[in-house]
Amino acid sequence: HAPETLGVHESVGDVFPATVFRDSLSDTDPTVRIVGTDDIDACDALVTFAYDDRFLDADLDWIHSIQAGVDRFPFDDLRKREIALTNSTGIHGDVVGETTMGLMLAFARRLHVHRSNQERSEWRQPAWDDAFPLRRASVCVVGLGTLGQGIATRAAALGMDVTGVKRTPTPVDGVDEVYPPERLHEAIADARFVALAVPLTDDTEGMIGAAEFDAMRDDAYLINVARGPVVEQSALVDAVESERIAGAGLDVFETEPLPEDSPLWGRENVIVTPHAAAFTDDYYERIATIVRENLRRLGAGESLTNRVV
Ligand code: NDP
Ligand code: 7N6
Repeated sequence: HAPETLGVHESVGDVFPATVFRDSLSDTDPTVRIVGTDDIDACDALVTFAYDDRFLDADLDWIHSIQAGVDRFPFDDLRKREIALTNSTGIHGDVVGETTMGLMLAFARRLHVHRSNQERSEWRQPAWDDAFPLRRASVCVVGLGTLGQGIATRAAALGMDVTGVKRTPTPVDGVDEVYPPERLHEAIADARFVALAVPLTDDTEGMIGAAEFDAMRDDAYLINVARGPVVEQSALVDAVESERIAGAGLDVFETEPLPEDSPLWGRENVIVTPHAAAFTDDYYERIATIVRENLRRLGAGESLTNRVV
């Protein structure tokens, strides 16, 4: 049934102002209130960024995560308590696609090096063979859902050769060849860029480790906009320190924020972004659109969209 009171957990403030989001839902039926974890008892539904075990003991029927990746939520416990969980997949294809293109363009056109040199007022042209065009460079996109397709279509538009990986290897627009995960090594072996866009699951945790870095070209770049633990971070550090691969563009990490003493911070061949690939000024509206649709569905007795549990 449709909620009477919809809580907006204060943790959404990490991504957009809770007040702006609350006001954007003023056209909906429930009372919309900004709440901390201590006040959620008054709500029957909750929109949140963070997860807290106390959500399980409140009187919630429905939790909406403002992230696509809901790996931090305990699916079995939610199921036991009959709390529905919905996620925010479907809205990040353009922004994460653009961020990924930005990382690939930076490496290909050496923009990150020029920016670092600028900080020291240094005029330094690249070696003749440092820069290359993305046109005709290849990218293997691992995971071909919203993010993966957002990356693949933009890469194809710049003239890149695009391949990809997913469990159901059906054709995808803009992707020349789709491989199943069992053929991951073959899929990544020829790619100048390997871009990760899979959810974090038991199957994808540690999917890229030493063996995969060995399978990659030595001039390849890894782009991770998925989740940190999809990559074995110690193997990644070894690969970029030994220049076993050419470099990495990383938005997500095993531990976030990335600890100050991480060797990844100081390396010229690594670009670190602070889990910011999806940040955009209209993020709150994109989330409000999903929440508004699900409020309509609950009112009409229909099943929820983006339902995970
Ligand atoms: P989708 O569900 O739309 O896509 C997931 C894709 O991964 C599907 O193509 C799926 O295909 C594939 N996949 C799932 N399991 C495997 C596997 N074991 N091996 C290979 N492919 C697999 O999700 P989104 O694209 O919306 O988001 C993906 C993830 O990216 C999120 O879960 C989140 O963790 C992360 N993310 C990060 C953001 C950031 O800010 N950096 C922003 C948004 C998302 P199939 O089922 O056929 O295998
Ligand atoms: C907030 C991060 C997701 O899974 O982590 C991302 O959707 C989004 C902008």
